[in-house]
Amino acid sequence: MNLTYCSWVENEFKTINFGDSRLTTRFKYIVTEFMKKAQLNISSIFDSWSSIKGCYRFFDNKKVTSEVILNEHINSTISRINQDNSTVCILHDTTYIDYNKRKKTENLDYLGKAPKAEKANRGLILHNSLAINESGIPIGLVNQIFTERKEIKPGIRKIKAHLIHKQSVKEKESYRWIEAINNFAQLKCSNKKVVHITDREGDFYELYKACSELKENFLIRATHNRSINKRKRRELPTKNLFDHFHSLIPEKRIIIDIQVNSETKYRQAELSISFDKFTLPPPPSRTINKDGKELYNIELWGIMIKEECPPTNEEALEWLLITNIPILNVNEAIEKMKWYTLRWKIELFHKILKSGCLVESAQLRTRAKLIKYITIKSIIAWRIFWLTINLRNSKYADCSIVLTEVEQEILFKRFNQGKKYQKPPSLEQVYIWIAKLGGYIGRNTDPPPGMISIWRGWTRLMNMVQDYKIICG
Ligand SMILES: [Mn+2]
Repeated sequence: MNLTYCSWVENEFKTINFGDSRLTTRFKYIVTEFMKKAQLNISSIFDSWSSIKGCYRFFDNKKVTSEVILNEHINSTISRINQDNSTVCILHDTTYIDYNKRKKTENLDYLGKAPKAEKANRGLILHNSLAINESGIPIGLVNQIFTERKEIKPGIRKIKAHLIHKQSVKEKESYRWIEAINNFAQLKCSNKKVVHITDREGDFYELYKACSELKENFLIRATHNRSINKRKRRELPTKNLFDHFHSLIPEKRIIIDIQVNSETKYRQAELSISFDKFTLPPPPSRTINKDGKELYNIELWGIMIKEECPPTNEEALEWLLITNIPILNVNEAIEKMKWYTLRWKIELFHKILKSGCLVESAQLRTRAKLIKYITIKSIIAWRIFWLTINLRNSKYADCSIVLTEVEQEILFKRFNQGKKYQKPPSLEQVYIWIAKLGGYIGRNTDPPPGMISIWRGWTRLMNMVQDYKIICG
């Protein structure tokens, strides 16, 4: 494994083509520099005015489109997915990128749902689909959608219920969930062990129906307590989803270490697990499709996971997961639960994109240019994520796979002033030093360093080495 950051750009964008070879060269140069200095803006990344101008001109060029850039990355991601022997989870989620200070940029979308348009912040709404394998290694993006929200609709309560239901799913903003999975289904992915994971926003009938028709596996956390197991359309509801799953007797109790979001540390949890098969009828008000075809009951499985005795001051974990993958025994249910614990990693990815790659402070002035910039930064954010995970996983390996001799020496001297550098430090020590360069304090009670501090420290070390080489030859 090579953790240095120049060679990957060639590999990742092997066949990229903007119809002009100079643009291709410029693109690779820009990506390499963006990666080295992820925390800086265009004007501080490049040393000379001519390279700054060159970079702005690149984003201005009509031949440069975010599709060309993203598709090349998606192709590389798909070949990595196909080579992966484990189950690959596709995590879908939306992030809101705030450009409210930029009053002159036109065509931005409303981010909030404030009652008055003047009060809502403006920016871009980005729906990402990130592939990650069972051991938590991010494989890359497989889709990206910029959702438009050009007007603020009145709050749900102000619209009459029957009008909402009359809207077809394609007209709703939530269509992005279906579109993302549909786009993925069109790719040449030969790995059959792929499963789509979303938070509770993905819990709606049309998404389940689309997945079943596309033969895509999904695992989604339920939020609506609707009626289930109806045999006939007009039958009065007898059972509701949550009530049914709460009434099941747990099959098994397990104790596992669990981390469910980027804020919480690992905690030990005692979980009870039950599962069952059920059928989901279409929402009552729309049993007839516009094309006249009747909507049908979908056969699904539910997994109920409850934390028995949560630590004081912590909310008990309670998940009802819905999947179209048959669950035959409790071990299969536990496997699905473990996949779902990976979901928060897309939130971590969005955090890297915003706090690590600072997309919100982009110095570009039009919607089109901002989109190209965010696309490149998203690929950088994935690569940072990938790099830091690998850096952390190789903690017990030989130190020299991460650092050259010069890098080791500079890092040693930085933390041992006045001492003579003798033998290579352990990789575990190196890992902490890198994190400290990135702002990690490292008191005895602190959790292990996070992604951002490792990345910041890594970038800083690389800059120190570069300066050292220039100054000392
Ligand atoms: Mn979400």
